[in-house]
Amino acid sequence: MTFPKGFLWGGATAANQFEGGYAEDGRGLAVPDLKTVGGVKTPRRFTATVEDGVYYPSHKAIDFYHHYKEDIKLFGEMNFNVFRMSIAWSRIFPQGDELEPNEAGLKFYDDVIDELIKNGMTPLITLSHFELPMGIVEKYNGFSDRRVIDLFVRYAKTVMTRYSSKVKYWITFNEMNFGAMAHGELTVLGMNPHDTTIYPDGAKENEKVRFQALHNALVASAKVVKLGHEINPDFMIGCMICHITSYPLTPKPEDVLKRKEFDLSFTKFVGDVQVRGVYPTYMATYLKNKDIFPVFEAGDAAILQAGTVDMYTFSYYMTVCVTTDDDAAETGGNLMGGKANPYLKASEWGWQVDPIGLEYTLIDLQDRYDIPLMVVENGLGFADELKADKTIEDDYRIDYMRDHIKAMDSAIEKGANLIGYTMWGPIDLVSAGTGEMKKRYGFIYVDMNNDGSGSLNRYKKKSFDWYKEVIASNGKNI
Ligand code: P53
Repeated sequence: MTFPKGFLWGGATAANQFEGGYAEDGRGLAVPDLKTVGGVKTPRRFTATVEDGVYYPSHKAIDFYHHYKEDIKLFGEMNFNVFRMSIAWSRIFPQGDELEPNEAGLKFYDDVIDELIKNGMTPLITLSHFELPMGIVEKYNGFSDRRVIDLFVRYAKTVMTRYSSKVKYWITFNEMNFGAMAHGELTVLGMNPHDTTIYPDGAKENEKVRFQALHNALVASAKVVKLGHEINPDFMIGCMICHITSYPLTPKPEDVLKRKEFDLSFTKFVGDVQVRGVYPTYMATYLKNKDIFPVFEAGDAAILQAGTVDMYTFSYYMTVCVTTDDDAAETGGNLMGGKANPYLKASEWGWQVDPIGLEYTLIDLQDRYDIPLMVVENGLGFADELKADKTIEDDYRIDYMRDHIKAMDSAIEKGANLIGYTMWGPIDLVSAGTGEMKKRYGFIYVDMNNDGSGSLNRYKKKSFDWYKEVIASNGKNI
């Protein structure tokens, strides 16, 4: 086994998917607070206001807000040395645009961060994880309004300054490349235009507005990277790309070409800008040819250059196939879309399990960017069932993770500068795609159901002790 000494092992979460306490201590309403529970084939609904009698899973989630001490202790018991979480912007600036922050919100994260450090973990903080304050949506129409750049910078400056001596690892926006995806495709994913923090209303069919909003968010991200380095030169700041690795369905040149264009547009474009500081040729040309290249205001090009990231941070769950043959089979019920790979099996939610694809991805990314890499999401969503004796034998999850850890090991051997791994959802939490509790990723089971019923009790699954040993042996005993 080749994992370097000091390799970061842990888990990843997002505030809106596990905190609950949505209206406590002055927190303002955020986009996910208006999203209902969906399912494999039923997209979540986004309501204009909080409707009576409707269950919104983010409101209670798994109530980490009141269980954080107990939960962090369990993560420590598994030997985590890193923990990825997001800060809910609307806890700090409830509407998103106040001049002064909400002290109670800052205090909550003081307590969480201190508890993590006490239990042996370095925090990795995402500043914006699908949880734009509703004030930003309603007053500014999201990032389509350039003023939101400075509002985001104000928020980031507040938290980066407050936690500068305790937090070294930061991510600006979660899976920012969803901003390059058309509105219709997003809906199929169970996502909302505002999830990505960058889609304004009215951009449904309007690619020009969409790419301008994405540009504004890229500028905001770069400004925050530069600012972070000024606050503390030791900060390691990353992008966060939903890396949908893809293959041509057949060796037909048409399929190979279409796959390449999917890779360059959805999968690589945003990360290219964040790592290299310039728009890549293929996408710049695409945007110019369609007359939708975003307006660069004075200083934008320079800020993109000055705010390049220190590490390429990404999620990896599955791979998809691409073909010009529209009739080819889709991956079964897959919210993510994409064509089925006859050599792979898919989860109940249609996500195709492909550990070799992770090795391929790590080799590809190292060769393309040559900066440190971190896998900040990976895991298996499964409908675990708690047995009468309160145990869960989740060997399927252990198998999934073992194979992906082996793939990382192999990639490191081939030169990948992989510095960490935070698997998704170490404790069961609300699914971003479907809003379900039933789609569970954790080593820790939470007694909470899709409809909000449940005791919220925590139970260790079989994978809990397995991962604990993986970390203790730095990846040797898997
Ligand atoms: P859920 C789609 C495809 C890949 C990753 O997803 C995605 C999505 C959007 O759902 O999102 C990331 O909960 C995201 C997390 C999310 C996780 O994947 O739908 O960063 O917030 O929970 C898993 O199973």
